[in-house]
Amino acid sequence: MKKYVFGNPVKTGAVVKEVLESEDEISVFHLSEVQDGLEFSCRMGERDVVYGLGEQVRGINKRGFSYISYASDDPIHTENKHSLYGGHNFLILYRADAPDGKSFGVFVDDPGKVVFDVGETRRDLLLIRTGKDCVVYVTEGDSLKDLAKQFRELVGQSYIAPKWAFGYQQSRWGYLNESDVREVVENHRKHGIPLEAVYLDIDYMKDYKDFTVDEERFPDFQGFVEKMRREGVHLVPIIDAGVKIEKGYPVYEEGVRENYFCREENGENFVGAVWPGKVHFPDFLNAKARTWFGGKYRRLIEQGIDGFWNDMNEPAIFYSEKNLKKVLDEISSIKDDNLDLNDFFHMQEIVEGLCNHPEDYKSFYHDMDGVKVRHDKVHNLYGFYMTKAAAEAFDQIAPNQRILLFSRSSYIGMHRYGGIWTGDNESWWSHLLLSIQQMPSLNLCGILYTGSDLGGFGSDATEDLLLRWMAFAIFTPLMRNHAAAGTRRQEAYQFEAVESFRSLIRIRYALLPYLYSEYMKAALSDELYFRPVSFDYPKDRHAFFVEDQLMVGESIMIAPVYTQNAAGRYVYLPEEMLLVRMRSDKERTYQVLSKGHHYIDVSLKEAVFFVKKDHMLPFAVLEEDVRTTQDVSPERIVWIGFADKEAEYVLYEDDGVSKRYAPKEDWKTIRLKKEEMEGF
Ligand code: MIG
Repeated sequence: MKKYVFGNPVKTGAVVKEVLESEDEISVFHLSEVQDGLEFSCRMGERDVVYGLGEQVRGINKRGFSYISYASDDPIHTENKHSLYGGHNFLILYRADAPDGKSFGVFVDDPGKVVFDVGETRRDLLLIRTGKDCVVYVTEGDSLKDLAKQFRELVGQSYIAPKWAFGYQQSRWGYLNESDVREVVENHRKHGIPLEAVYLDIDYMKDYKDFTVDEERFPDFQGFVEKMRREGVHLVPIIDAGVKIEKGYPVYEEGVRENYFCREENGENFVGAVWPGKVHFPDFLNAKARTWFGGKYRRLIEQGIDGFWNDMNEPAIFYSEKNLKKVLDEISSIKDDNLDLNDFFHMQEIVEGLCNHPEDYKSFYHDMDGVKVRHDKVHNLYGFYMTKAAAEAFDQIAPNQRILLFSRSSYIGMHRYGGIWTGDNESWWSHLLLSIQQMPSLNLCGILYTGSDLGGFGSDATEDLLLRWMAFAIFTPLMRNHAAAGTRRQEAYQFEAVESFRSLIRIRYALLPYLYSEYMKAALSDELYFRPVSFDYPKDRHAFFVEDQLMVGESIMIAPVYTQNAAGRYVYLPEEMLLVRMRSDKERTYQVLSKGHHYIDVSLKEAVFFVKKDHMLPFAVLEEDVRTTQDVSPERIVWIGFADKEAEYVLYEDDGVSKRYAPKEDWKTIRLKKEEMEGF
């Protein structure tokens, strides 16, 4: 791993491993100075492939478009967008045409805006534009898995969620009170659908004030949390970044008194507006402010809460007080005019431009432990440090307990403190595919605990979309059905096919011993849980261009159906594999398929996966009344496998709640003969 330092970069906290600064010039790139920053460029061969960049639009191979790391609350994730919620500046350039040099991985540690032009301007050119101050890490090598692992060792071990957070979770913006939540739980139980958690969106708070609970909606919050826990259900409240400006509200008062909020040039607290109306933004980049804000989670933990999601932490700004005034003044000045086309569209533009306005991000500052830094230079750290604030507080409050934590905005480094969900997608088939493609890209950047809003957040979900999405989400660590207020209800029990939903969710629980074991091994060994197919079959030219199949853990490949009205799909098998077709957790059929292309029928009720040659996996035998992950017995396992003679599997197990992870010596290597496995 080579490290190159340019200018005078801030410490982002992304990297944990000490690397000495290289004395040589950076060799894989041509470096030039451009306006306000640096440009790194290199040639790409026609068949080279670029992997990584985390949470972004488009495919697994990132070539052919520009991606901009600049955390943005943009809920329309269409393929013309350049930025989503995170800044994940790691990519691997795989060299298919060797004369151009070795493959390499590059991490750009710059928390301001970074542009990755991956052959958009010129097909054969990779261009990376950074600010003047940054650190660049480069590692060369031939093996994709190895390049990925070297990077992960650089940035440190990924966050580990409690085991219950691998169960099925239900969320919706608009569960208003106790009875709404109770109804969700009862309906899942009534239909025998396992359920692990129900999310509390902003409605649980009093006037959207962080760390408050609306007492009319939840008159005995602690009692209710306990009652739900006895039902096996965890309640997971949301925490927003902005703190409501309101006299007498302690979080606001303390923050003002102690100077814990982001300030403008002149020293005044910056005023933005989000859900609570006008807010100040805690200065998470300041260690004291972080300790203070993190400490606020304690009150909820004491009431029995053991999971949180951090939202709006790009930070999203609906408008700033200053800019709103400017825009309103301008509009009132033209109030009586006869607006022509240009005037009218200008007005529309300035109103729409109020949200997340670039100038607003330049108008406030952080106190990075004594150093004043303008926000836009470190923009991508904000969500990371909000999440770090919470995680560090958890270490104090409950040092040996795993607490569920994930964030909307993130930067590499945050992967050590929490996971992410992929934000406000839509109930679109294209977003099911997008979610499939985001998973390996996120894993490459260290973010393992992740998933998308299952069924889609915006727009109305249809039954078939939800079924297909469910069949994919069986494999994502975060399996959470979430939707926006005002959209069609999309809990599994709202549909005719409730039995099919039940059986798909039960399949997730039957696969839990495998999925959890694979997650833990990946996290503890700095490896990938989701991989592009080429990572396992680097000698296969076809494998590099597979955009809709993923390797999941050691033993299996998945090929989700993601188009409407399909009876199945084409699948590319890079070697002979075993097709496992699950009609329920009890009914399975097996079929050996040769290397090559196959059309696989997959009905809406089924889930399928493929077992690699000489591999196997544990599959739990479920009781009829499984309600939570705790009801999945590690004793009652069958082994599904595909081998000539025998296969081996390394099984990871632990208590799932404490931080006493099993050391490698305790991982169990299980070797079975063909006859001892179920399969073919
Ligand atoms: O501006 O809290 O991405 O999951 O339901 C929208 C309400 C604010 C955005 C999150 C979404 C959440 C919603 N939030």
